[in-house]
Amino acid sequence: MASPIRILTAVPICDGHDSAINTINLEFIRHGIEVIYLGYHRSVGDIVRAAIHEDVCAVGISSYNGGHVEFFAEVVDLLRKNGADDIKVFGGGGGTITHADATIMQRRGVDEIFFAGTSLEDMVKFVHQRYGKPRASRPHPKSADRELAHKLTEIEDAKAKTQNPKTASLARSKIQNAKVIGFTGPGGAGKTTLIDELVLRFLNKDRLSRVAILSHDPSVIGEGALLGDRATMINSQNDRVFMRSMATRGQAGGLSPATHDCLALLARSRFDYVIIETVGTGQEAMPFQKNGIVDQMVLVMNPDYGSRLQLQKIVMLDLADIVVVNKSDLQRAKTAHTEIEQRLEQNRRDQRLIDTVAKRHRDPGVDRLFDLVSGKTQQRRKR
Ligand code: B12
Ligand SMILES: Nc1nc2c(ncn2[C@@H]2O[C@H](COP(=O)(O)OP(=O)(O)OP(=O)(O)O)[C@@H](O)[C@H]2O)c(=O)[nH]1
Ligand SMILES: [Mg+2]
Repeated sequence: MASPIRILTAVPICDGHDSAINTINLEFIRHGIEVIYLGYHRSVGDIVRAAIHEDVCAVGISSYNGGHVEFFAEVVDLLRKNGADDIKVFGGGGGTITHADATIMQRRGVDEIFFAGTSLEDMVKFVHQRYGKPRASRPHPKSADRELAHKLTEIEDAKAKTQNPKTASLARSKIQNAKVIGFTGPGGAGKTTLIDELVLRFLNKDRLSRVAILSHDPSVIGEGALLGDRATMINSQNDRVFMRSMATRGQAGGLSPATHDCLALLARSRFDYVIIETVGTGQEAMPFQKNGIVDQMVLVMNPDYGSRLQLQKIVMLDLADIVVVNKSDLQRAKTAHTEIEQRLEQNRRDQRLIDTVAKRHRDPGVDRLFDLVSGKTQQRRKR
């Protein structure tokens, strides 16, 4: 089976009109397209960096607050400058983009502008027809990030072509350079917010360090997906951070059939830390193996998990090296801490329990977590 079409969508800087793009994203997803959504108020640089890392076919921009002629053209130009002119640009902005503007924009390299009154069906048809063909072989990439992005696409495409792709276990490679930290936990517990805060600390700690993030969201085989973790990221929109979003493409358990190979490639590339985020998981999930490619496993919990009985059922509580009670600003957090502490005592292992408020900047709990995950050698699991 061919890989789904991947596109990136975003709303320009100083523009908060995201309702149109949210509707359009959903329609694309319903029609088999994988949409990486970057969110609103995004700069040209952030959009182009994300498009290159995600190796998308095209970027869809929704613009309402003016400046669209320049903004779209700058995206096209920066893609070209980065040798990424195979990534096309299209978009819309209702009545704020006139036909005359659209003519100028197309002259400056924009593929298509959609006006008020266009049906969602027509936009879906456009994307399938224009971006659905397999990509021709591409010239050798100009930058290391782009080369890495191409290789990740090749891995994903190869897995998609294999009929029941066997998932390799996350075994550690002999030539792994980076420390790999795995984050898992229920949907909405704050994994991405927490990772973004940790990335800020990684970047500040060592001015030369580079971080990679491999982030997963769920999808059914052969269908579309909303890959939305990027929209939550603020600090990770940085040239020292390489981020790739992956759909699980039908695989249960929180990861994708291509995860192992992609993660192994990232771990032996030039990063100091590789962070992997699973999809929001359930009680049975064990996305990372003991003594595998992941050096440290972090389970991020929401204080609102139910009762002690539910805690007994969460398998990752036995496996995690660090358990985080995020959202400790919420009322139930103290009780959650006590209950989880008692649950971890039964394991008689050296597991750490940390309370965080990831959505608060300079949170001391996140600082403590950073100290635990940033230790390069001493924290690495004994194998
Ligand atoms: C809804 C809306 C809001 C909502 C936004 C909610 C949200 N979260 O998005 C609220 C009330 C918050 C809002 C606020 C503001 N708004 Co307003 N808003 C609108 C409104 C009424 C509709 C826009 C919309 O979502 N349309 C629905 C989409 C689906 O349809 P469409 O626009 O026709 O788009 C079609 C195609 O272009 C295509 N398309 C659109 N984007 C994309 C992207 C891709 C990839 C593709 C393929 C296709 C595509 O899809 C549609 C298909 O039919 C417009 C007026 C209007 N009627 O257009 C004003 C409008 C855009 N807003 C305007 C303004 C000025 C503002 C404010 C600055 C007001 C203020 N003074 O506070 C703020 C700014 C907010 C911000 N942070 O940026 C102006 C912009 C003027 C300009 N650029 O010259 C407009 C035009 C109103 C006006 N006539 O003055 N706004
Ligand atoms: N109250 C509170 N909300 C938080 C905190 N951290 C994150 N959130 C909010 O929780 C919501 C989900 O956060 P994400 O970081 O997207 O959660 P996630 O675990 O990555 O979600 P999935 O990837 O969908 O599983 C967002 O609205 C965050 O702003 C926190 O410490 N306290
Ligand atoms: Mg997330």
